[in-house]
Amino acid sequence: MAKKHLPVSRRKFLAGVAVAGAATAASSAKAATSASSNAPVRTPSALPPTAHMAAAESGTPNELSNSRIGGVPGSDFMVDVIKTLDIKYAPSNCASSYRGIHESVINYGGNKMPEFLTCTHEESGVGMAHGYFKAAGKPLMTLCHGTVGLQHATMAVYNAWCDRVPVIIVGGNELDAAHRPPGVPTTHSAQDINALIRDFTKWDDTPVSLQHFAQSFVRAYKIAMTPPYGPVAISLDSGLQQESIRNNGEKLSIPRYVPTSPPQGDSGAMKEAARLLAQAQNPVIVADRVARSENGVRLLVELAEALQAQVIDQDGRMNFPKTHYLSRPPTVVSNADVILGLELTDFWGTVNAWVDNGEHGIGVNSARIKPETKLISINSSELLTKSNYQDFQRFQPVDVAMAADTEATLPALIEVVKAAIPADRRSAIENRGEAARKAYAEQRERTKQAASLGWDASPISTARLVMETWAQIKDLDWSLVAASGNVSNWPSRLWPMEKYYHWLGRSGGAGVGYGAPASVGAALANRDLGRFSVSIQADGDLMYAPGVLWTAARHKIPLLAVMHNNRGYHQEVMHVQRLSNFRNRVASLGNDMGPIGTRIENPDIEYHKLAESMGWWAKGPIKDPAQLGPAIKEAVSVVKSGQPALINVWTQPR
Ligand SMILES: Cc1ncc(C[n+]2csc(CCOP(=O)(O)OP(=O)(O)O)c2C)c(N)n1
Ligand SMILES: [Mg+2]
Repeated sequence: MAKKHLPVSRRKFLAGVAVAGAATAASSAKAATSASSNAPVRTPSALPPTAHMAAAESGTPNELSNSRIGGVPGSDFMVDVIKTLDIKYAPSNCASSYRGIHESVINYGGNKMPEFLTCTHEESGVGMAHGYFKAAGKPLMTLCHGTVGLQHATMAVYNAWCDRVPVIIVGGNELDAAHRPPGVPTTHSAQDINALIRDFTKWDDTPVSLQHFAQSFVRAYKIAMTPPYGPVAISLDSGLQQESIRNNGEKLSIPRYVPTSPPQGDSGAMKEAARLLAQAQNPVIVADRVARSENGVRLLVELAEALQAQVIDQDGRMNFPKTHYLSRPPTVVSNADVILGLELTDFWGTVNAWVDNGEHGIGVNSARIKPETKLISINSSELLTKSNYQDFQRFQPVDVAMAADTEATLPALIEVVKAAIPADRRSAIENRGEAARKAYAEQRERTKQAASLGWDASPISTARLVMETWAQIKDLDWSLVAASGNVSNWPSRLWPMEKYYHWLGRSGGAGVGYGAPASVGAALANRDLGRFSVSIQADGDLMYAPGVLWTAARHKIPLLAVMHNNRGYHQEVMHVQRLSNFRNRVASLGNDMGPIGTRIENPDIEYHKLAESMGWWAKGPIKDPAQLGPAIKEAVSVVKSGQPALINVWTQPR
């Protein structure tokens, strides 16, 4: 199978070497002229070596006339396998432990499906894949050095795990202790590289044969893509990549990928849930990671309207239109008699409050709901059981629990709910809708008023930052790909988000450093889909791995990044300040505007210059609110032309 795709025969390759050799012999003046006038495409920096060059560099020119592999490399077959799954990109940082497959992806695979995208940090590769999936609905793979590379990647893998997003991580490893190169490659080898991320991946494997690889790669893809989604890892032995195919007469085959349908709620549990919802005086729906497509949004609207139930969107995804009159803030749980929680990260935190620094310096708990309130849960995360990391949050007893995927369960649930509503409840339900319309309009008014506070302040208020951005993108097919830091949730409070890609959700694990790479990855997906990408980019978030800016410019990924540059890790400013207050001490400032260790000022980082140095169009620092709109307008036109653009804006802390 692999053989049939081998693009260049050994003989043709050698002929190519001869031509290249002849070209080198041409006079340098002539070469210079033709390079400047006749050659629109830049010459690749790594041409195949001429015999002459090889002789000069290695002293063993004879090798060029001998076959050095004596067959088809194993990694070519691996590329054949990968190509059956339509994985469009592999954002990766290069490393010798996966050079076999790297070379096959670009030379044998033609650098398409997947296309190798150059990343400057492994965390950026995983973060890009994370953001890409939420915009495109398709997973990417990332290649990384099995030990040190994977060590860099881990936090991003954890974010993807907590956010229930599939990413296929392929780590190179030199397994054979007797044959691997001594020195650094040995230091960079491990018995089991996947152990680094096993606690927060859905599945991993270390194939020991090519047929094993084919099975495992398709299996990994299938597991990652079955809700609840999650990252998976494959460790690739470098020997398996580099050695030629030795299948002992056995024919290599590639298993067909057939998607697994997502788990649907049990019919008995659904009936009980429908009975409770239909009888409720004041049912409330809370959604966290429900919609993965337009269909998810549509289904949630249908359920909410059937019940005239208020909906709290916790913004793990864009689940429910913000323009809908049933869209309500988190506080409405307190009046509910039945709460339907859909794919909640934290059901306990939804129905309880926790206040930091109580009397004894530990948090104080209090219920936010009435004791008799019935709780129903549909959550596919119940099917992910790992013990070490605590992303499952506090234990919350519920009355009806379904270990099921919500988007897949909603069609049947809507049917049973409609059937369960008795005729004599219909008018009461309609009245509920009327009350909700009124409450929605009042809430909108209050939010607008709150946003106008400090409108002309300098540094710029977060509400103004968000609304000046909105004014420039509102007529485009926009997608808010990430909002790092904290801008007091103004986008979801004020932008008329309606489509599932109007907001892609947060990091999942709150590992800071997600915003920059995820927004570049999502912008890549949106570029291919013809959507305009905008991100709110926090300063702290950008400084973990800013090299992803270069990747965006290098691969022509249009993205408007409007910075929420509050010159600090403001979340932590507040933590240290709060604890100092609790201990009756004055926070030690060290000539900064916040407690020592929490500010990013003195010197102030010139993010516009940072971005510019990596190929972005950039402007800043903008401190005067009157200058913000025109600057964003200019940036929008740059982004529309296909380039990334950044506006460095000095903002209020929150
Ligand atoms: C990898 C990582 N390191 C540290 C933290 C702790 N932390 C939580 S919020 C925060 C500040 C982030 O700063 P920025 O992105 O600028 O957002 P801001 O709070 O200033 O709006 C930090 C350091 C974390 N969550 N993740
Ligand atoms: Mg900040």
